[in-house]
Amino acid sequence: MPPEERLRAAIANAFPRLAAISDADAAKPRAPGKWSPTQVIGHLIDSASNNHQRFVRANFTDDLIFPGYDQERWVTLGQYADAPWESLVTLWREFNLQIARVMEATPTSVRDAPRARHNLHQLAWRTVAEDQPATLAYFMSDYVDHLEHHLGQIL
Ligand code: NI
Repeated sequence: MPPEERLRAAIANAFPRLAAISDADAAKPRAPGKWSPTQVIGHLIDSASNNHQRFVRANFTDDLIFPGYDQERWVTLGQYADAPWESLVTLWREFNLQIARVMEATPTSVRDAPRARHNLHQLAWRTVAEDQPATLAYFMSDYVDHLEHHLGQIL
């Protein structure tokens, strides 16, 4: 299944279940020292904002080399622990629907072109060795895998 279809299916499946979680439950850490659901969704919003840029830019360049982000510092700076749950879940959904549009608009030739220069050994959730070519198709699919992994921590 193309990544935009997997992404839309994940959103359609998760959104009503996320919306059913109360503000109080969403703000509770899942275990001592673990992110609360608000922080997990916050992390997925940070992932969406970084990867939206990457997927758009990858349409216009030959490599897959992008800045990383320090996930813990982004989650803290974003004040997700205290943010309203409904607002976060809505932003998460809408941002990912836009990412699905970008995926859909990316030509197959661009998705599947092998790219010798990449830093998916640093950025990807399931990494690609630096000396192996990587594709944007792989990176998009890896993005959805990462999203599903974190939804599984909440749902
Ligand atoms: Ni993550």
